[in-house]
Amino acid sequence: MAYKNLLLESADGVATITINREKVLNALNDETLTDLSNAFDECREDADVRVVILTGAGEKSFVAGADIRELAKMNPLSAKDLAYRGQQVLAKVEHMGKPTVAMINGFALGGGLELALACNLRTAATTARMGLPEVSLGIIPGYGGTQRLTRVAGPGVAREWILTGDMFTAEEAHRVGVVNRIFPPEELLAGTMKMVESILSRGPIAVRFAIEAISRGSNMPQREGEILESDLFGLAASTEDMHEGMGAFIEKRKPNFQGK
Ligand code: DAK
Repeated sequence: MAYKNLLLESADGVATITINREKVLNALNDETLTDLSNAFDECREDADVRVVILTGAGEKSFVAGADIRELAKMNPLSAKDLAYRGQQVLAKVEHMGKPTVAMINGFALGGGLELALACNLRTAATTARMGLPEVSLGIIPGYGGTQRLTRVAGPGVAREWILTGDMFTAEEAHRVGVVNRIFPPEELLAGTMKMVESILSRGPIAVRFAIEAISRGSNMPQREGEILESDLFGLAASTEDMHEGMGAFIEKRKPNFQGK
C-alpha cells in the first residue's frame, strides 16, 4: 500500500514504520493517522512480520504531537470525531497482537508520546525529550495519555508529567519507567535491534500470549488476570513450540520455533 506520510519497510521479520513529516517534526495530522491505521493493519495481516518498530524521520523528532495547525481549527463536533478516530488508531496499535517497539529518536510530545505509550516497549536516544504539554495549550491529553502513562509509570509520575506539561529528558523517562532502554543516538537502532532480536529468538506464540496476558490483564482485577494467565498458559501447552522449547533445553541445543 502507498502511504503519504510514512515509510513502511520490512525485513527478516521486522517491520519498521517511519512517520515522515520531518518539516513539522512528524506532527500527527489526520492523513498521518489514516496512514498509521492502514500500516498497522498491513503489519498485523502480514505473517512474515513478527515485530513492529515505530519511529520518526530525521534526528530531531519522533512525533512532536498532534498537528497544532489542524487542532486550532477544531470545533466541538470535529474534536469529538478526531478524538474517536485517534483513540481507535491507538487502540489498534495497542491491541495488534504482535510486539511493538516505539524507537524514540527525538521529541515525543503530546500525541507523539501517547502513540509511543500505546506500543508494548519504548527505547529512546539519550537526546530525546518527552512530555505531555497539552495543559499549556489549554487542553488535556486526548489519546489515552492520562490512562496509559498512569498504567506504565504510576499515578505519581502521570500527575507530575501531565499537570506541569514540562519536557523530560530520556534519562528521567528511563528512571521512572516511561522508556525501557536508552542509547546514545548513534546506537539507538543497534540497541533497539538487539532487544528485538531477543524477542524474535523466543517462541512466537508464547510472546503473543504474554502480550495479551499483560495488556488485557492490566485492565482486570488481579484474580481475573491470573485466570486469563492460566487459560493462556493452557493454550501455550497445546503448541508444538512448547515441545520444541523444552526439548531443546533437555537436548542442550537452540530451539527452532515454528510458531505452531
Ligand atoms: N504541530 C504542527 N507543527 C509543528 C508541531 C506540531 N505539534 N511541532 C512543531 N511543528 C513545526 C513548527 O511549527 C515548525 O514549523 P515552521 O515554523 O518551520 O513552518 C517546525 O515544526 C519546526 O519546529 P520549531 O521551529 O518549533 O522547532 P524548535 O526546535 O524550535 O522547537 C519543539 C521544537 C518541539 C520544542 C517545538 O516545535 C514545540 O514546542 N512544538 C509543539 C509541541 C507541542 O505542544 N505538541 C502538541 C502537544 S498537544 C485530541 C487528542 C490528542 C491531541 C489533541 C486532540 N483529540 C482527542 C481531539 C494531542 C494533542 C497534542 O499532541
